[in-house]
Amino acid sequence: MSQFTAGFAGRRRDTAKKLPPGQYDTGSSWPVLAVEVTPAVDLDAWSMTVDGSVESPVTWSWSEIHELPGSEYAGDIHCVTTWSKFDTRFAGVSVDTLLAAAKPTSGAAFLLAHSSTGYSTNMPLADVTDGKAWVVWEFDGKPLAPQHGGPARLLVPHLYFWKSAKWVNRLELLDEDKRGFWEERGYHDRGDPWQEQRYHSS
Ligand SMILES: Nc1nc2c(c(=O)[nH]1)N[C@H]1C(S)=C(S)[C@@H](COP(=O)(O)O)O[C@H]1N2
Ligand SMILES: [Mo]
Repeated sequence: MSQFTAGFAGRRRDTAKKLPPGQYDTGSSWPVLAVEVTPAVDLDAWSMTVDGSVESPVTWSWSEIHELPGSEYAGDIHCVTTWSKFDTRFAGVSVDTLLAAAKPTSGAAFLLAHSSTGYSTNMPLADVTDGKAWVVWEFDGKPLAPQHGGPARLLVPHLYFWKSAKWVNRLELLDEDKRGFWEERGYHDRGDPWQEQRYHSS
């Protein structure tokens, strides 16, 4: 009996929840935040493009992107409005896979992600490489709901969630940083929740 108690305590320690500074746990709810009306996206017309500072711009259709090797994220997400959600599960494709096809040039250092609606958000390219970012179309094993960015959204879970552009359709690589929708309105160019990078000062 005592060995099971010890094992249970050990497991609890391993999975102890950690909140970035200034955040609260939203529990099982998942707030919807968007500046746009949820668009109706036709899967036959859906496409995903990687262009800008790349050797070969690439566009995938809905069926083509599903032929790429799949990749999943299991972990937490953090919104700048102070909610965090633990233990989310998303599936789609790694941004690494998309970038490998388009071959970033040596000067590429930033990403401006675009949504079909006109929303955009910028981040350093290093924040979407080496297994840190995905284009996802599944949440908890089901198709991603339209209000959460379905058919597909960007997922950059180690940065504040405004970087995770819903209804994403283009990843533009840039040599120089260029601000997106919220960054133009004062939100941080990087947005690391652990460093509380909510707003920029210039
Ligand atoms: N296209 C688009 N993507 C967006 C936003 C938006 O307004 N438009 N809001 C961002 C913000 S501020 C957050 S917190 C998350 C919200 O995602 P959710 O509605 O799935 O929780 O989406 C991000 N991506
Ligand atoms: Mo947000």
